[in-house]
Amino acid sequence: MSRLAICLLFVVVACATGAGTDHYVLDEWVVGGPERIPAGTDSITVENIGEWSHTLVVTTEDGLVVAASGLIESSAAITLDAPLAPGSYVFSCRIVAEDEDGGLSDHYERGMSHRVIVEA
Ligand SMILES: [Cu+2]
Repeated sequence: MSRLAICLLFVVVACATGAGTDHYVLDEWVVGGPERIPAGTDSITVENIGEWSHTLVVTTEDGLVVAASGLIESSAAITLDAPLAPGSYVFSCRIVAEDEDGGLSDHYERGMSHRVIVEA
């Protein structure tokens, strides 16, 4: 069985201050982790506990990409630079992969989206 993963990767490099780190997990079909994190967070750890590869893309509520990982393989963990100003963000996986039946499996549509508030 083959699966074609089509992944849009966005990398935003920005100056970072502060030293906060928070932990998020990716699994089929969920993004798990804190719903509120303090301002000053400049990086997050992301662990893929699922069987499929995933990504983590951080966007504003308006859809502006703030940070994005590359492909995170099953059982892998990364640290993602994500200097987040106070506000509301969406942490999501944006992989669209071909499924066993030749259809498309959109991870975001399947539920891999998580709203995170960065508190002032
Ligand atoms: Cu995914």
